Amino acid sequence: MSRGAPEQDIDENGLRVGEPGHAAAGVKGVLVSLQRSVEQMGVARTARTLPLLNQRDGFDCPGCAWPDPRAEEGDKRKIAEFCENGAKAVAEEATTRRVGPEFFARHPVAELTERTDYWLGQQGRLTHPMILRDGDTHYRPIEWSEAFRVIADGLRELDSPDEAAFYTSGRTSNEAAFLYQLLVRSFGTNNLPDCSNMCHESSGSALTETIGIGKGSVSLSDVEHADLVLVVGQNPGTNHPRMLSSLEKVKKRGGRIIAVNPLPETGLMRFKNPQNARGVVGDGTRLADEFAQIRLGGDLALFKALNALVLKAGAVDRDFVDGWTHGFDEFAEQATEVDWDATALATGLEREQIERIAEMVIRSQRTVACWAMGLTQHKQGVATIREIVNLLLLRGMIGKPGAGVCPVRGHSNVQGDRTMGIWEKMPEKFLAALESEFGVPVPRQHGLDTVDTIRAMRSGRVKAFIGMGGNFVSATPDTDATIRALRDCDLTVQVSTKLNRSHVTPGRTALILPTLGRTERDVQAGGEQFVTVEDSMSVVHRSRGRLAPASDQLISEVAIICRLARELLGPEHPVQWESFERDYDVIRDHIANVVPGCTDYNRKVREPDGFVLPHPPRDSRTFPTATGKANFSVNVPEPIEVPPGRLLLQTLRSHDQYNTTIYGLSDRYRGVEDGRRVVLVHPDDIAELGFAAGDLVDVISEWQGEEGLEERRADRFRIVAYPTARGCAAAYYPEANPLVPLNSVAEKSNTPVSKAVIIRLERA
Ligand SMILES: Nc1nc2c(c(=O)[nH]1)N[C@H]1C(S)=C(S)[C@@H](COP(=O)(O)OP(=O)(O)OC[C@H]3O[C@@H](n4cnc5c(=O)[nH]c(N)nc54)[C@H](O)[C@@H]3O)O[C@H]1N2
Ligand SMILES: Nc1nc2c(c(=O)[nH]1)N[C@H]1C(S)=C(S)[C@@H](COP(=O)(O)OP(=O)(O)OC[C@H]3O[C@@H](n4cnc5c(=O)[nH]c(N)nc54)[C@H](O)[C@@H]3O)O[C@H]1N2
Ligand code: SF4
Ligand SMILES: [Mo]
Repeated sequence: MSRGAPEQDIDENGLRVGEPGHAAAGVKGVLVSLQRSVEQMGVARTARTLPLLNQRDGFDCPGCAWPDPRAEEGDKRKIAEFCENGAKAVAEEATTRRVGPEFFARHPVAELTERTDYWLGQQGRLTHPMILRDGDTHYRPIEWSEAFRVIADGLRELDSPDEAAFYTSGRTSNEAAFLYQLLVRSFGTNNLPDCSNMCHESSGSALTETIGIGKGSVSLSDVEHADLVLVVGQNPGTNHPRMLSSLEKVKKRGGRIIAVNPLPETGLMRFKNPQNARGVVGDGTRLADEFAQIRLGGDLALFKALNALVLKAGAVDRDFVDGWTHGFDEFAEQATEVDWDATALATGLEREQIERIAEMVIRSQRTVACWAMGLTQHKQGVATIREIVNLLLLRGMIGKPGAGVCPVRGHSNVQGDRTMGIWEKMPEKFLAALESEFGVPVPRQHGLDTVDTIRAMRSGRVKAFIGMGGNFVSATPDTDATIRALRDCDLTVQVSTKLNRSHVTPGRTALILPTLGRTERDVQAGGEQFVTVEDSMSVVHRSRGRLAPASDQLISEVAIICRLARELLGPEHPVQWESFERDYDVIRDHIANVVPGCTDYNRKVREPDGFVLPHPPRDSRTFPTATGKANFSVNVPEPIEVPPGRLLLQTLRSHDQYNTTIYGLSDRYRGVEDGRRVVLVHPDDIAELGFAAGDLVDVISEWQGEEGLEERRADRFRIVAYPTARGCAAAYYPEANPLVPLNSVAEKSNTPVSKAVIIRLERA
């Protein structure tokens, strides 16, 4: 039997702090994943479910977007092709706990609002469509057909389709994503904000500009055959655990790893592979050869210095630069001298270390650069990634085996959703293809992204919100402002698997539409269906759930979209919506005609390992940029001014959460147990600020807005002494989101700056 959901809320006084972990994974990781699985779904269901995870005829892990081994690359899948956190993600979805009509009858919305994200998520799977009508205190069950009528009426009442915003989180399958954007564009708007706006948008912007395509250029085999891997602004031990197996292979082949991070993340330092004897009993593999403990936001200065050193050493790959790039002279002109004082200030690193790293870069014949949120969620995130591209271009590291760019994606299908058209500014070519395939007019005016959607809600320009998965309120910045914005909407609709804060932040009329998850069987009139997804390395493959659905009321995301479309667009609409729901092959035939690189989609996704989407720079050193070449760029670091007595805060993930879904209250690798309202600060900073470890403080962020200094608060955090870079602090997302100002965004990508918030601490 599974254990019940916690009745009590979190007791912050239960916080315990120990030594940060020594090595990632190992047997402890295996035990934790089994324990969680059994707690949530019982022994029998665990035994049925986990063996199907990431297998060819099973389902794609709903955890991160790290790829699976492929036979084509000479790799065999193991029996347990998953990690501790993948197993936890499955347990969360396959849980036997249920949130049905009785739950909502028992708990008024006003009470649920007071609960933590952890408590809400732990209550279980949503089982019935529910509605909260204007003036009601409780959600009540509603029939599906009536739900679609209410939503369609609400949308039709708007003065313009642009008054609605249609959000997507990155778990939505390719089939559902393709139909969703078709529905939204048929309705008449490009307002398709998504989680990617808060995630790898900076990578997309920087890569499109420099190499012509916003995706990574490496395969799993490239990473594993590199002789140098840079892991910058990323915590793979927690967020992409199976990446550690690949890094271990790099080490075994004699390659080197450089970790650039303000925190000595356990997984980057050492890894115990539970799948071999050394990982089970020994000390594990040491991963990072060089750990550059950088200050938050210092990466642009670091990479500028590295590039100057590469130029100075004459280590430029002239053939590559002459043959395939544009803008080298202008770049080289400004990249000659390193301003060591400015670099030290921005990075906090010693000159000797930067020179050592430059040496490693210069000696490397096959370099891969990996990064994640530590780079993208900064004001100069786009510029920083462009500067990393400069480094790879100088060394000719794009479009050859064992080398390239590797933005490591978050959600399991966030990359696929973009490929399928979930973007507020899809290129004209895609829109034109969509229009001609379906014979419906498609709007061309760019839509709103996530931050602009919140702004538009605040000024009354957006009045209806539909979320295809995700947890908009807890994931976005400036929580208090976002809550008000959402509450001001006339209509809010959340298509979800589990209860979350967005459900208890209703607009005037609010609906919860429960849906099938990845692990569940999807049976339609045309038989049992599978869906397709794309991983971080552009591999598209099938995913098929096997468990019985959490309730007989659940319908798939595809079915929800098709039924809403029929209600909203009417029976005369030229798109044959009913044909899609019966048989997903029909959707895939349209995908093949519209989405670049997807010809013959139905056949190719049925290959055992799926297929790899084209990537011109990787495949043939073709760069589809404006200049037709890979572009060098000139990037100028702007120092982040932190006033005296203040710290620079990053908001990050613990080892026991999936974004806004909290699995548990501990962060094992960082030695934090049973408490999430903590702020990690360097011991010397704690002393200098006049506090002691364990003190209870309110955290206040300071932001220079257009109308002067703005302050935002998050109360009652415990100070934890932690070996982070000096002057820097860390707190968990989403608890710290009220501190992130809505207007603090990355240049070009409009991504919230979640990794550099100026804060002060006050005794609580
Ligand atoms: N188990 C689990 N897996 C996940 C997720 C999850 O929540 N749980 N989330 C998924 C999603 S959507 C995403 S996007 C990814 C996120 O994966 P990550 O990007 O690894 O996630 P974060 O916890 O935000 O960690 C950011 C890392 O960057 C470092 N960092 C912060 N600022 C800087 C900086 O200025 N410079 C440098 N060099 N480093 C910096 C932090 O110390 C931290 O190690 O993980 C995905 N996988
Ligand atoms: N301060 C701060 N804020 C951040 C970040 C940060 O590092 N710091 N990271 C940002 C990043 S990288 C991201 S990606 C966003 C994440 O933002 P979101 O994607 O919006 O958030 P999640 O927590 O992943 O969404 C969880 C919810 O998705 C629903 N769900 C799960 N599986 C399915 C499914 O199969 N179908 C459907 N329909 N629903 C499902 C469940 O109901 C669950 O409650 O947050 C961003 N916000
Ligand atoms: S590395 Fe990511 S995709 Fe792979 S099993 Fe772990 S969570 Fe799932
Ligand atoms: Mo993400």
